[in-house]
Amino acid sequence: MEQIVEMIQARDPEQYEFHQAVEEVIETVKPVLDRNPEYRQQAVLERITEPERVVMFRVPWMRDNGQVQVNRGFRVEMNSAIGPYKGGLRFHPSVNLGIIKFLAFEQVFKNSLTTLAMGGGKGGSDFDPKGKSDNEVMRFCQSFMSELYRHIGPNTDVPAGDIGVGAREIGYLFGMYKKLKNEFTGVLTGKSLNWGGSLIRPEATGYGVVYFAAEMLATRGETLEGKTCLVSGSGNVAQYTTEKIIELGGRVVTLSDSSGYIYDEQGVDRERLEYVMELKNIRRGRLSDYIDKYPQAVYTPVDPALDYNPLWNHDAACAFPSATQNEINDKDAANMLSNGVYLVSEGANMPSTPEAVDQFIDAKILYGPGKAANAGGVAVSGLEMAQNSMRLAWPREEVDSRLKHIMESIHRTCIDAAGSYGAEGNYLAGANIAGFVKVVNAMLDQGLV
Ligand code: NDP
Ligand code: 2IT
Repeated sequence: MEQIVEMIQARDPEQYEFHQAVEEVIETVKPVLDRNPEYRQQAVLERITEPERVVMFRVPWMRDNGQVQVNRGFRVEMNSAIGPYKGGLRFHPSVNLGIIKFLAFEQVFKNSLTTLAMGGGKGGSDFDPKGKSDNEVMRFCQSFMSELYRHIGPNTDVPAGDIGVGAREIGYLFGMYKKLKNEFTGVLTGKSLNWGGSLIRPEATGYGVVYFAAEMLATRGETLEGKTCLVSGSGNVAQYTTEKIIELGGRVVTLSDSSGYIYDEQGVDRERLEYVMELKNIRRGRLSDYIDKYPQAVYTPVDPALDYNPLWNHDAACAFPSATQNEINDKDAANMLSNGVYLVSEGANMPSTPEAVDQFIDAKILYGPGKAANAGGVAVSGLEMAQNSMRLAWPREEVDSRLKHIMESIHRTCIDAAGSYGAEGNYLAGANIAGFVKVVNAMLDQGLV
């Protein structure tokens, strides 16, 4: 197994995030391979770590001032053993093939855990939506889709949102797809409500992360009531995580963006959250504005000289990282543990470095890894696909109740899978093992393809 990791590193030496995601899975599924010798003979690890298809393309578009700009587009179709490729699109300047491959790889296991029939994929671009006009974003999305449309379809590959891709971008992407194919289908999820979107999809990732946290707490006979919570990010996932924590009686004291974070001792209540939503989603502003409206809060800008993030260095019981990968390092994890954090439910994908994860596992805290805890988003995307196929729309309560059941089921699956391999209470091992076994068995059923 070490050889496989070395081979993957040698083949694509610059894809660090992908190596990290693969190494974590391989370490935890070792006992499964030991118990099933045919998996080695069938080279399941070599197969599952190699994308079925990678598409990279040029995205030329025009700035408002007439200047032409060129970005790079990606779609990694990782695995279709249990359903059409499914996963979001990320628009962020840091995007490269290694990041999209790590996200697509994680998505395979996450989608497998949802109980729905979805394979794994991910895509995106190094396009930076910050500071761009709506028209610029529209022209970029149209150019991006004018290539991507050849590779996707409602039964082939169904993209959605991720960092930098929300309802606005999905709208522009959908419009171009529909024009090119002359077809109105559920080819994207996260659509707006009046043209095929599902109720609860915007809320789903954040709500799901908190439902998963509530399930973990229930194993210790506890609830979120009265608990202080650290949340990072202030985008889609952070906002609805905060909303659900407030609803369940918890107190959110932090939020962040890539420029800095706010600490609000009084807690981000409904009114303050509404202000953040308006600030981030409509004005597309910076979180630093929060203290203009709520001067009792403290804003701390990012200090590049620090080797830890002070957001994670406050007294709290629960932490909900909801910004980006590797946002919790070794030092942050140590700070969290010494400040009383004993629950981490990951809204972001791979927000904790391997060293941080090791500390959480060693300390035996309630650690819900992203591929389990944040699976509610893609799960409701799966429900959006189901509604689109039926040409029906379920009411809010129905979608929310299905989401809740799915999160409970994922939680139970993680516990059971971990338990059957002697890793009681280890949600990371449970998520990786359960996700892996289902996909690998489907691959073997379908022969060497
Ligand atoms: P958004 O674009 O809505 O928000 C992202 C937030 O994270 C923003 O506050 C952003 O700050 C901050 N952020 C992004 N990149 C960085 C960075 N490199 N350093 C510091 N802060 C950063 O994205 P989402 O809320 O949708 O996604 C957040 C995380 O959740 C991602 O890891 C994503 O993969 C994961 N996720 C999302 C799902 C979804 O359904 N949307 C589903 C499952 C997981 P700024 O405004 O300054 O850029
Ligand atoms: O990481 C993720 O699961 C997402 N960004 C959501 C994917 C989806 O297809 O809804």
